[in-house]
Amino acid sequence: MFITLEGGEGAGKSTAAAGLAAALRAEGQEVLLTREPGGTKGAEAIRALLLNQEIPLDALAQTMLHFAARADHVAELIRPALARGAIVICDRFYDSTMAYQSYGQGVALADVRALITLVRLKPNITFLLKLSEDKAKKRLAARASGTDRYEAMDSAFFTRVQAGFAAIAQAEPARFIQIDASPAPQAVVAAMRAALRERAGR
Ligand code: T5A
Repeated sequence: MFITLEGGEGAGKSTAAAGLAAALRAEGQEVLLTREPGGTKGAEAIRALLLNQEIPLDALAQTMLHFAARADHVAELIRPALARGAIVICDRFYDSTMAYQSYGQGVALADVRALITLVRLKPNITFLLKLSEDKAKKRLAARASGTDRYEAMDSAFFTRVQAGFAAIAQAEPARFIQIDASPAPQAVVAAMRAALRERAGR
């Protein structure tokens, strides 16, 4: 079972991913919790380059770097975990590239789709965590961490990213589960857990 979480900045993906992993582990499941860009030594090195806003990078170059990191992550960490029967929970995956680089930065959708075919791994379930830009901004301000390449983008960029996620989810209703990310973390995790149970029972 390969589960991914998607959504805008500050929607609560990392918090929800950790909560879901803890809930599944408490039920006796082996869970690998990981994130993108990153997850392996090589992919984390690429992440540092991608998020560093001091280093200008063309949007297609960013796209290819996200996929280079993903190729290593899938080969070295995700596939082996799936092969031994673990549940893999990944904070962002290729839908983020579609939303951020295509819808947000204008890279051709066909180019991102071509790179997706090279990954040869599709999530079984993708949770789209939905939160208004205002609420997400408040959460990020409360956390007060530094600003990276994408967090520094303007509001119009985030509006395009949100529209991108909505379109991607609408195109694949069998894979996507949309979750209201505005309640408290425990309630968000409970909604995800309930949705997984419902899918398993179908
Ligand atoms: N990117 C990534 C691309 O452009 N293309 C790609 O292909 C990929 C894979 C990654 C950046 O790279 C971009 C997208 C990103 O901009 P990142 O730092 O990993 O950078 O960014 P995010 O994934 O957006 O992570 P964030 O930490 O910013 O957001 P999360 O994970 O959605 O939010 P989280 O859980 O860290 O929570 C944020 C704050 O809100 C609180 C938390 O305690 C925290 O303080 N919070 C809640 N508060 C109230 N109620 C809840 N339910 C809450 N849940 C969390």
